Amino acid sequence: MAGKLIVFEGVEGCGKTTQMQLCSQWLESLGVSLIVTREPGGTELGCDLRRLLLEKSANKPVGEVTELLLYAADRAQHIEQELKPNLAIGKFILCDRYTDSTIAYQGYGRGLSISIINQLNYIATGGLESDLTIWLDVDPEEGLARKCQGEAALDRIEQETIAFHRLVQQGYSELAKFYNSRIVRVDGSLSQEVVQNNIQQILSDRFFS
Ligand code: T5A
Repeated sequence: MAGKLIVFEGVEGCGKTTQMQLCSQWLESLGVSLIVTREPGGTELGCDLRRLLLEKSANKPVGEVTELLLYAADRAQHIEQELKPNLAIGKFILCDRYTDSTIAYQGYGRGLSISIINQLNYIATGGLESDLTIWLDVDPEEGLARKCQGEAALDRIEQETIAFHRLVQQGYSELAKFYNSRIVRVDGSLSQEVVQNNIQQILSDRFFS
């Protein structure tokens, strides 16, 4: 079978990491060869960029356009080093965030031009789109409450205002309406087990029927 790029998207704390882990175990049990990766931080260079992007430091402010360009740089490196080579050898790729994150966060959240973001996404990806994007739809308040219950301190973007996170959520909602074949909404507020069952059903229908 040809390689497939499957992306998980959503607001902070929507459950991507949890669901990708369950999904990779399920796919491996079916004998599917896969990798799990993320943006930002899917390469060594990307890990450095992730740290610069997510560390909150009063001495190192990150401008909005700088932020946009750093996410694009991370993506360009990720595509060349990880995504293209693994798709070429037929692997399934489970990727935590991709181009829609930039539209939702930098476009809707920061208010930067969607048309410029689309151009930058195209430059970074060479036009490589996901075969399927699972949008885990959770209210931003609920997602942030989940993060606050964890032990890790909130990162620079998680510390943004609730108004910012609501704009990001609006972005995902509009993207899912516009790209209604590529992006599939999954109710992320349900239990982890039910969410995983729903994801497995979607993947089965799309790739294994
Ligand atoms: N970003 C990224 C941009 O601004 N532009 C871009 O172009 C890109 C690519 C990356 C940051 O960068 C921004 C967006 C982000 O701010 P990240 O990698 O998404 O950050 O950060 P993570 O901490 O890995 O992910 P999240 O914060 O979004 O959390 P997850 O992975 O969605 O959630 P998860 O699975 O870790 O779960 C969070 C908590 O909820 C519980 C879990 O046990 C955990 O405690 N949980 C549930 N609780 C109840 N019910 C469920 N169904 C649950 N599922 C999980």
